[in-house]
Amino acid sequence: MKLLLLSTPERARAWQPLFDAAGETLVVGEDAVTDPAEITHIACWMPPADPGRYPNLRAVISTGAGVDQMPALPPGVALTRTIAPGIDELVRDWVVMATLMLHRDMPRYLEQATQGDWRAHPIRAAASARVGIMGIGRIGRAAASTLSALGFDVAGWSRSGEPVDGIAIHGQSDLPAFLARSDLLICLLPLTGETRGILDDRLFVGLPENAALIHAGRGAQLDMNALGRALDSGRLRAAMLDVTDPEPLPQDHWAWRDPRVIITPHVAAQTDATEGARHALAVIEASRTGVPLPGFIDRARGY
Ligand code: NDP
Ligand code: OXD
Repeated sequence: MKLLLLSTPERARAWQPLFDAAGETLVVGEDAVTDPAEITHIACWMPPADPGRYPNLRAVISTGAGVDQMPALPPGVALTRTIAPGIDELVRDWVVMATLMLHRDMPRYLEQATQGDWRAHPIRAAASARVGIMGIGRIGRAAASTLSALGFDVAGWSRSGEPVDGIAIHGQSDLPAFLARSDLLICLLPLTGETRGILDDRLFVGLPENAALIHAGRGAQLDMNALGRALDSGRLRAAMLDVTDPEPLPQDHWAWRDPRVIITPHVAAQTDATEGARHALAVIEASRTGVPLPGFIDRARGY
């Protein structure tokens, strides 16, 4: 088996010793491929323009947690996403930070600070705030567990409605009830045909007055104009976004200058190189032994 890595030189330098230690072959960059028929795996954010050039390709490994950026692959080539505890922990931390910032009125205090305005507003305990997490998978569960430990009243929404210990779960058809109890709405959904544009006018209307949005899923899930309308109508009081539509958000976009919106440039997580290499090695090992590939993407579901 040979893995072709399409990534930065820094990532390649971190992967090489781990592949050497595992006795696996790493090929860095398409220019280094001598015989395309030897390549069995490709690890990349975006695959090469012509994956069909590799007749024995078994799997493409997304170096991130998401796969929505991947074009269609040739039939018979599996798609996997990187499973790494570090990704879950980093996004959890960003989500917890954003939740606390919005719960404790930071957008308002940051704006007051620009005017030297020393004014206090009422403080509410975490237990009085209802958090709703859309997408209660690996990352959503990690966030739910920490936010619950901080005292927030946490519920989750998922496609299957599968139970999660200690968290009230709403299934897909139960979205209205879930939204109606979400003072702080967190989006951690994968981008699929079903979730594209899900954060729209209709959804925001279902939230309690003065709710807040925390978005770390994918930019294309959020209608930015609907966000503006929800802020202006008072349905939302604030939002914290790690992902936007488009990315990068143009310099002259209204959201950069709106004090109710805090934006970070898609930095909730970056895949740790060592964890990425370990995941790729686990995929190769699974291919060799014929067990299910870690992070395998069900194409019909899209995640
Ligand atoms: P998982 O696959 O573990 O979890 C996905 C969750 O979303 C599951 O609960 C799933 O429900 C639910 N879901 C999927 N589709 C729907 C739908 N149509 N309706 C309702 N629920 C749905 O993913 P992760 O937690 O690992 O990651 C989630 C996303 O976070 C990634 O896809 C990526 O977009 C984003 N991300 C963002 C990062 C950043 O830096 N901002 C970094 C890493 C990830 P069920 O379990 O029932 O199938
Ligand atoms: C990812 C991301 O998918 O960084 O890993 O968004």
